[in-house]
Amino acid sequence: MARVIDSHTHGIINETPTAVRAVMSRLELYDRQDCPYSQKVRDKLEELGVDYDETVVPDKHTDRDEVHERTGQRGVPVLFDPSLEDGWLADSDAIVTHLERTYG
Ligand SMILES: N[C@@H](CCC(=O)N[C@@H](CS)C(=O)NCC(=O)O)C(=O)O
Repeated sequence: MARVIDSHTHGIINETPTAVRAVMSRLELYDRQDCPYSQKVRDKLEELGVDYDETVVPDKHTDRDEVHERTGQRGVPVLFDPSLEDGWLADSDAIVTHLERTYG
């Protein structure tokens, strides 16, 4: 089930200790259901049979604080994958290429 961020859930990520986050090594996708770039990434993850945790960001750009805190930008999709050098990628074409190379 996707985690949907609204005004009540802001800040939860900051309450998660670093050690706990390290154990939570599944792929994480920040996205929106109405975003075609996000859909492209979800389709590729499904095609490859890769499990992931989904976090749906708010529609309003300025409310996307959690993804901003983690990446310094507010666009989606963003994939977090421990196998990435920087730990995350923010462009759908780059994400699809990474997924095909890593899990294809
Ligand atoms: N080139 C990007 C475009 C992504 C994009 O435009 N995402 C929209 C939602 S569909 C968004 O979050 N825009 C706000 C922003 O980029 O800051 C990609 O392929 O991932």
